[in-house]
Amino acid sequence: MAYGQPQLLKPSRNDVLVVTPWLAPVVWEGTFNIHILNQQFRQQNATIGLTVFAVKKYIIFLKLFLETAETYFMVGHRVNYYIFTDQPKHVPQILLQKGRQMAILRVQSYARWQDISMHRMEVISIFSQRRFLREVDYLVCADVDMKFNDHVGVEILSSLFGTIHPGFFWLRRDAFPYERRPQSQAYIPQDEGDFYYMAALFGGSVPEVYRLTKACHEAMMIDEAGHIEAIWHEESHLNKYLLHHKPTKVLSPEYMWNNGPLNLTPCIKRSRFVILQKDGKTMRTN
Ligand code: 2GW
Ligand code: MN
Repeated sequence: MAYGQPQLLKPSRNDVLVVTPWLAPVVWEGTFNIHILNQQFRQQNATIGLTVFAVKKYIIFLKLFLETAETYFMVGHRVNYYIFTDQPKHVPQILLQKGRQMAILRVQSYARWQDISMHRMEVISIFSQRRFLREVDYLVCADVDMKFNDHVGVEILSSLFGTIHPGFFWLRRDAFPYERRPQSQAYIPQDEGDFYYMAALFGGSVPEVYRLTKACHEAMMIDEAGHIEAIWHEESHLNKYLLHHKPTKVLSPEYMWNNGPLNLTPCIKRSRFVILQKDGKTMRTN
C-alpha cells in the first residue's frame, strides 16, 4: 500500500494534545491514516459490537442512530448491533450492509430514568461475560440520543477507550463536574483527574469492558446501600474508574459533539458523533 511517509520532525497537529502523559493517543483528525488502520483491523478480521439501549420513549431515537451508523460506523468491518429494549416489536427494520448483524435483547424498564441509565453498566457486564466474549473482539457502548455525522472507524479501537465530554475540555480539573462528596464511591478530589469523560461513548476489548462495567455497577450498588447517588450517575463512576485505570486511547470531542457552529472551536475539524437536542421535559416524564 502506498501512503505518505510519517514525518518525525513534523508534528501531525500543533494545536492540540495528541498523546497523554501515559502515552495513550488522543484521537483527532490529522493524527491517523485510516487506510493503514483499516488494513490492520481487516487482517485480524476484527468484529465490533455496538451496544445501545432504547427503553420507553427513547425507542424513537433508534432509527436515526442505526441509519447513520450504517453510513459512518466501522464501514467495511464486521459489526454486531446489540439493541437492548423493553419493546422488541418497535425496533425499526433497517436494511443492514453485508457483514453487519443485529440482535434485539429484552431488558426491564425502571421507573426512574436514572436507574434505566445506570443499569446499563450491569447489563453490559453480564452480557460481556456470556455472549460478547464469544461474538466480538471489541465493544463500543453508546447513548441512543445521538447520530453519526461523519466517519467513526477502527481508529477508536483499543483495549480501553473513553471520550472527552464536549462541555468542559478547556477547564481546569477542579472545575470538572466529578462527584465531590467523599461518601460516594465516585469521589474524586479537587487536585486529581485527567479529563472529564462522557459516558455516552466508551469501549474496548471485551475483557476490559467487562472489568469497567462490573466495577462501575458494584460501586453504584455500594452507593445505593449508603443512600447516595453520584451527581452524574454512571458517568461519575466511569470518570472515577478511568482515573485509576488509564484508557489506552482517548477520543477527542470530535467523537462527542453538540451541533453548535464548528468555526467557534478551530481545533474541532470534524463532528463525527453528535448529541441530539431533546426536549428534556417531554422525554423525562412518564
Ligand atoms: C433518560 C433520562 C430521562 C428520561 C429518560 C431517559 C432514558 C434513557 C430512557 O427513558 N430510556 C433510555 O433508554 N435511556 C438510555 O439511557 C438511553 O440509551 C440514553 O441514551 C441513556 C442515557 O440517558 P440520556 O441520553 O438521556 O442521558 P444524557 O444524554 O443526559 O447523558 C449523560 O448522562 C447520563 C447520566 O445522567 C449518562 O451517563 C449518559 O451516558 C451521559 O451521556
Ligand atoms: Mn444521551
